[in-house]
Amino acid sequence: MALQATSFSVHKTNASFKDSTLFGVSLSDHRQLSFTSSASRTRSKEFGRKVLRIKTQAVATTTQAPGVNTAAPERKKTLRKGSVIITGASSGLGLATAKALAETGKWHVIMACRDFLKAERAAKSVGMSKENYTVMHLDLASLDSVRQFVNNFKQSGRPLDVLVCNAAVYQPTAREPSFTADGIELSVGINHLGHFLLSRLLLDDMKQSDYPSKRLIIVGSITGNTNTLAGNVPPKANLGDMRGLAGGLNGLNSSTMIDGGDFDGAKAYKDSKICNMLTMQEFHRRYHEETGITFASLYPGCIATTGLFREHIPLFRLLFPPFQKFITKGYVSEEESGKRLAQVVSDPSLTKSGVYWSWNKDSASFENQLSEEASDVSKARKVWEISEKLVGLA
Ligand code: LMG
Ligand code: NDP
Ligand code: PMR
Repeated sequence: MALQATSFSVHKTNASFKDSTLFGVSLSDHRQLSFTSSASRTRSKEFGRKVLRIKTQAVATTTQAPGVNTAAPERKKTLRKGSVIITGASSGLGLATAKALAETGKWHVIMACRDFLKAERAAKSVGMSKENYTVMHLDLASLDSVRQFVNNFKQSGRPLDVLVCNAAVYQPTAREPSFTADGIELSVGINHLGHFLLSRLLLDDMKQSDYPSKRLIIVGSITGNTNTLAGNVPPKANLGDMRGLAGGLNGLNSSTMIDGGDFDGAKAYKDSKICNMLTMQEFHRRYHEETGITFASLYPGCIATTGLFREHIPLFRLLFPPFQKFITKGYVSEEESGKRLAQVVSDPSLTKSGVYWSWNKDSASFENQLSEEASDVSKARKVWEISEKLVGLA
């Protein structure tokens, strides 16, 4: 049986494993899920098209949004290009998503990257054409840089329809912590706090967008979810009481780990992914009803060949892809993962908010279950409140 998809139930009391839910959904549930998701997809595609038509007409009769093509023959209105920011679009999943969206011709991708030249080269290397993307500098390891990026973006006058928080670092072999410009442990600083500030500062721009479906997507992962086999490979994610986070993760008067423990780079990454998934849900609870924005997270599959593993030992980088391909069957190519994330950005059927998307082996999307910790409402609120203080919003 493939260890591919996603979760098994770990019973806290007797540590027994439920066969029928080895992959997070029972076989019968799974069939039902695929069925309902494809049926509802057809329905909501039609619905989506209707909404698009109504919306574009409304736009055309009131104020004329930039990019709405009114000059077309038979007065046919076409929707303006969507405008999407993707952080870390210079490699891996972010680049593959940028490519997938750019080549539809329906999206302008703002590639928010720390290395301008690398991003330009990456865009060229995958054949993205100039009118479909803009590279803008963003270093998530500096809160000043995040603020600067937001100012630059606002000055560009572009609308913001979708924001994808994708960039991340993983330091599995680091013995000592490293720090952001603000003195925060690097993995949580970049993966969670930089993105937290970025999305808070850009929320208003998304609110103001007239695009039919506005979305904030924060990339999560299976390895932060301890209801899965992958999430049980040591070291396991655990935020504890968040005493380290509350202390600023600075290694001076606080631990560099969220739970207050000794530094462990692999755990710091997995903890940061829990923060990503909790943040998405807290956004949903605070803002979905008021703004209509869709908040979503996802596990795109195991993209075993990306730059994420650049700091791992060479033997790991050699064996990890075949291990995922042939043993766990969780492997997914960069191209396929890009199509999955592009779906979460633009598919009219994926508008449900507060959802953590995953895919089965036929690449059909389904709503996945998060672990107990990654769906803990009070932890989500606590992460939010502490993070606000750390990034200077409260
Ligand atoms: C840590 O080690 C490092 O310490 C840390 O620094 C960091 O790098 C971190 O995640 C990154 O990794 C992880 C290490 C320890 O796991 C390994 O990689 C060891 C590999 C051991 C090889 C096992 C044989 C597998 C056969 C594959 C052959 C192909 C080779 C490919 C290998 C490449 C890479 C992966 O892990 C351990 O401590 C031991 C391993 C524990 C397995 C975890 C499973 C735990 C699940 C708990 C529930 C078990 C339930 C059973 C399921 C029942 C189902 C019916
Ligand atoms: P990559 O390393 O290929 O991509 C990460 C991107 O983040 C790179 O473009 C990198 O820039 C960028 N980045 C890193 N630090 C910063 C920073 N300080 N400021 C701005 N950008 C930065 O990894 P993946 O594509 O694999 O990872 C993308 C996302 O997918 C991550 O959120 C990861 O957690 C998630 N994910 C990955 C899985 C996998 O199996 N690979 C599985 C599940 C989730 P640069 O190019 O300059 O290094
Ligand atoms: Mg994991 C059940 C299947 C499965 C899946 C889908 C993944 C995904 N992994 C699985 C199983 C296992 N892994 C098993 C049984 C082992 C022990 C041999 C194992 C080991 C392992 C290591 C050492 N796996 C890893 C590592 C990493 O360093 C990666 C990591 O944890 O990064 C934080 C990793 C991953 N495994 C995955 C995925 C998606 C990763 C990349 C992590 C991520 O981006 O979140």
